[in-house]
Amino acid sequence: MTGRIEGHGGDLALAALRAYGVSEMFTLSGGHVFPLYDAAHRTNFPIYDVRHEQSAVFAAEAVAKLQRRPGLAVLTAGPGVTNGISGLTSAFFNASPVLVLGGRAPAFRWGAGSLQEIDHVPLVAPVTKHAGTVWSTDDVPGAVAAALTEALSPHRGPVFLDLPLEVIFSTGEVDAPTGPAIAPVEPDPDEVANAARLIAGAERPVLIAGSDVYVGDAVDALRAAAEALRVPVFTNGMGRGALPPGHPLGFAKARRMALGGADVVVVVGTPLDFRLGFGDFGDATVVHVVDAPTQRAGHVEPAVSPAGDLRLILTAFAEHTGDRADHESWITELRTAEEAARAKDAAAMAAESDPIKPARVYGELRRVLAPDAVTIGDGGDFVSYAGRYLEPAQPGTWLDPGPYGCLGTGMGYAMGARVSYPDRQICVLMGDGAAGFSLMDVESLVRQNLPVVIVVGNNGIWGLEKHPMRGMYGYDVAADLQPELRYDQVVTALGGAGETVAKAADLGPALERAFEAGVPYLVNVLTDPTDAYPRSSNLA
Ligand SMILES: Cc1ncc(C[n+]2csc(CCOP(=O)(O)OP(=O)(O)O)c2C)c(N)n1
Ligand SMILES: [Mg+2]
Repeated sequence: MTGRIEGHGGDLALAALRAYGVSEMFTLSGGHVFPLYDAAHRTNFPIYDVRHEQSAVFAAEAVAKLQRRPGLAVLTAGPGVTNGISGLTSAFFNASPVLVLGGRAPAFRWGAGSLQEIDHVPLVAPVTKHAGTVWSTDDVPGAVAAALTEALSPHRGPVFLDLPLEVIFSTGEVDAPTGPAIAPVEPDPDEVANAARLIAGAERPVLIAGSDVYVGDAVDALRAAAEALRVPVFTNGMGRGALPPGHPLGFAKARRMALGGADVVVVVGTPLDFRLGFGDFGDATVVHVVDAPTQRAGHVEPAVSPAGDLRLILTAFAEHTGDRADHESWITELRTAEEAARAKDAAAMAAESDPIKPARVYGELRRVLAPDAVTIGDGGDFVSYAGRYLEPAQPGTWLDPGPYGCLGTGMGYAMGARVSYPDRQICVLMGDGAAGFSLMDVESLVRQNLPVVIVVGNNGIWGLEKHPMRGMYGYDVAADLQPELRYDQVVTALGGAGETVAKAADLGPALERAFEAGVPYLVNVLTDPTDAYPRSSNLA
């Protein structure tokens, strides 16, 4: 312990937050949480405020995802907390260490009908690793520290605490909290050795690396394992970019062929969910490497599923000394397919079409994005194309909503990204439908001097729903938006700037102006409403 601290509940909470490396809060004002503002204000702890609580939680999640440290959202009692629940749920699915501190109606007259009085804990318990109420001011730092330890322990995830009015406004004096001490989860060495043997002995192995590889700081270990065992690697989520573009073992386009032909599929740091065909890889032997035993799949039985610190497991793979089969012809075969698909993509990305096809938007964007740019996807088909055509050059630079698939992350993620990286390009790729969820938070970005670039793929429809519904029923309802709506003028009205682009040739200059603007800038690209992202499943 480093001495005693005293103050109101806000001061005591902030002391613990600082000890855990939290360095800003995202919030929307409410009297129930004033002491947290007071503590922050008096000690120059940055406060960023938003126009909808979901943006506060998404901003905190972006900080957590990008910086691999806790992100904090402070939400007022009742509707403040309930408005944050989709954000918390996304963080839960994404294993993001987000702490939501909620205000709470006074405990001493609970049940008498105070303003915004509701017990949040049962509402958020299913989507958090820990949810609880702090009943006494002296308990605040300990409760915050324990919650953050839980959030940071693999498998990571969000936590929630609320503080009754009299707890947060009263004063206390307690021992100063110390920082986190998170012990790595030790994997079972036999399972690790077994997995390494299977991979090394395979003829056609494939490795898929997901977000936890970045989250668990295991990117270098992944690369070492891939290179030592000569395994082709595909990535998803925050794992994208783990092997830089051009790496001889890095693949993106030949995935179908790889998964169709593999005899061993190794999935590291991502669940065997719908994105991976629920872990059904035909006759291939499946190795599922997870960062905690809770992450082992319950619906399929992999041949082996080592659970523990991914850095330790992947390093052990890299150091495997046993027999190994030759994978070189398999790698060559995949490389041929990869190059063919890449040539097709290059043609699509350069295509001159009227109206503009989404592929061309990404062709132009690739020219102006720096290798460390953070790109954020919030939308349907337009974002599926982003996933296909944008190739992150570094891990931890691509933010998608993750498997919960919640629309509306856009401006919140953008705020968290801008706060994390004041000097990088931050680019949000938005469907026009998705834009409706968070565009008002451009006002928050403008007011707090947080410039970002927003590229809207404006097809005038909820494309990812409209096309499948037509395919299924022959008609569609509830899937149209106003065509050619001027989302750029919305941003201009909110104090930013923007323009509408209808011709492919105008895209490049517009994007350049956007990145030079120094204010939130929306490039409203009118895209082809007849274009549908090719999907194997029609259900979004
Ligand atoms: C909060 C939320 N509501 C609804 C959905 C269902 N949904 C998924 S994609 C999509 C359409 C998105 O349309 P848009 O953002 O315009 O992108 P487009 O597909 O047209 O490119 C919808 C409504 C969702 N995923 N999340
Ligand atoms: Mg749309």
